[in-house]
Order: sequence, then C-alpha cells, then structure tokens
Amino acid sequence: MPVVDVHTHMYPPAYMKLMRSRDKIPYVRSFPDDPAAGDRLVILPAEDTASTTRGRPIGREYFDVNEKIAFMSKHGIDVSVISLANPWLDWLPSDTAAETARLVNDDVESMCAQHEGRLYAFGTLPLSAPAEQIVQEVSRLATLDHHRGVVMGTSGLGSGLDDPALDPMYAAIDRTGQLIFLHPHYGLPTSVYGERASDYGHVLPLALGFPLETTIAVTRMLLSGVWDRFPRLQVLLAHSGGTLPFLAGRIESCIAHDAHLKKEGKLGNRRDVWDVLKNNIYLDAVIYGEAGLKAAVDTSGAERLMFGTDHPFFPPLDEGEDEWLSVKLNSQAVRSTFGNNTKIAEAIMGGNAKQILRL
Ligand code: 5CU
Repeated sequence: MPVVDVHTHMYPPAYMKLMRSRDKIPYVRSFPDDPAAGDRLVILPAEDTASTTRGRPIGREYFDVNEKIAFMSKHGIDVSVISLANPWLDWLPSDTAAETARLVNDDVESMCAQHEGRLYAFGTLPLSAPAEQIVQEVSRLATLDHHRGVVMGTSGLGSGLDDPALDPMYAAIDRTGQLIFLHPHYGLPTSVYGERASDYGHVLPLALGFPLETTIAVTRMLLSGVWDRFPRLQVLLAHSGGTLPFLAGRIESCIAHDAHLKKEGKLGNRRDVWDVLKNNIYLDAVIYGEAGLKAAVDTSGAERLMFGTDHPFFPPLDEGEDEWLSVKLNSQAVRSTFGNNTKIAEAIMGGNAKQILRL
C-alpha cells in the first residue's frame, strides 16, 4: 500500500513572485538590519508579537518541487497531494484574483505532471472575485488531470463559510465531485493570548488558534445548514478537525437545547453533527498523538482518516537533522494507535487517500 501525504503545502513560483513584491502580510523579504536571518516568510495575523514579527525562515522547501520530492523520498512518502499554503488568494483585489488563481493552479498542475504518479493537488480559488469567476475556476479545476479538489481557509467570501452567497461554489464543488480541504489561517483574536503572548513564540496561535478556528468554521457551516442543502458535499478538515471530534457531543447537545433554534423551527428536519461527521467529513491525521487519532476515528471512522505531514511547516529546529520530527510523530502515532502494518494503519497511511482521491 502506498504512503500518501494529503496535507503538504507549497508556494509555487507564481505565488512566490507575488509575495516577494509585497511588504504587507503576506510577504517574503530579507531585512537589511539582520542579514543573517535570510529571507523570512511572514503570513500569520498573529505574527505581530515581538517574538514572531519576522515570521519564519523560508528556504527552497517552500517553493522548489525537487525539494518536495527529496523530502518525500527521505520520509518514505510515495504520493503527495500538494496544496497552496495559507493565506492562499484571500487577500487579492477582486479584479486580479481569477487570473492569479489560474496562474497558480496551472503552475501546480505542471509540477504534478513533471512528477507523474508522485504528485496530485488541491487547487486554490479566487474567493475575492465575483461568484461566477469562482464557479468557473471550480469547473476548470475538475478538468485538470492532477487536481482532486480545492484548498480553502475559513473566511469564504469575507464573512465565513456559513454565508449563503457561497452556495453556487458549494454546488459546483459538489456537482464536479471534488472535495474541499479546509485549513485554518486566521486563528483567534490576538487579545485572547494575553499580554505575555510574545514570550511564547508561535505556540498559542498554531496549537490552539488554528484548531479552534477550524472548529468554529465547521460548526457555523453545520448551523447554517450547508450539509442539509448539499448532502453529498465532502470536506477534508486539517489537523484532524481541530477540536471538532472531541467537542461534537457538546455541540450537538447545545443545538438540541437551544430555545432560539427551536422557536425558529430549525430543530425539526436537520442532519445532526454525528451524521455529518460520518458521511461528509474526512479528517487528516496531523494531530501528533493517540488521543486525537482515537477521537477522529470514533467520530468519522477509520476509513475517513488520511495521513499528512504539514510539510514544509514545522521543520527541525537544529541544522543537519534530515529526518523531520513532525513527520515521525504523526506516522508513529498512527502505528502506535492502530498497530504496525495492520490493515487499518495502512489504510490511514495511504489506502484511504488512494481510494477517496482516485490516485
Ligand atoms: O507554522 C505556521 O505558521 C503554519 C502555517 O502557517 N500553516 C500551516 O499549514 N502550518 C503551519
């Protein structure tokens, strides 16, 4: 059974060119007052604290497809489904978004074609463009040989994924049999991290802000009836669904006990959280531990869980460490939870992705 990585990012050359031309988030640049720091990638809203102002170092692993292939070979990964990393095209002016999306997606498609059988992709959408241009790109992606869905953040057209104006996009994704890879970026308001946030590097926004952002976004989709209107729509959630598998019972109970929802007649004919988790949600296995994997399997089923690495984020901190701890933690967690070489472990490490994504 092949090992397949469904959560692995790149900034293809067309996107890097854009980031290098900017000095507002997101951007890539060096700082003359600190030449030793080299090029820095600054993307997160929370990267305005003293310890993280200058984002993180960026090397070829972020944009050079040969580095991706070398990383895969080093870590025993047969196939990667690459996606543009955050913040995608969310920040582009409306009038250039559609053309940029086509450029970026074509860039990625040609990388996949150069490495036939090893690379597939989730495309990116021009979410700041008019709705018909978004739908056009969804339809075009469905015709590209190596694309299997779209990656997106939680902002939608600017007001979240529970926005009814997204229905034409959901309908097009559903109609073309693609899936949405939903990934966080915006986190929580920085005020929740407190006065000493800058003492703690990236830990609070990445460990907690990201998963809670995903959990809130998906709960809003549920509450607004996205899966009642699009019962076949499939969504792959990053980081094993944030905290959704753990909180599903509480979310469901809060819905069932909500007097406002009852008065509005919204409790009658609805699909509950468990039903959606089992039939519409795929989860990646990027959770670095047994407890998270068990919760994921309990809620969505082992056949809906797929291995990922989050490469090139979370590189080793010390030079000369070829094997990435972040990758080892995720693959070891799968094997220690489900056994070495068991059918279930092999399915999670690649068999599920092979079948679900038609690789
Ligand atoms: O380290 C980070 O900031 C990130 C990020 O921005 N996106 C991601 O997918 N993982 C880690």
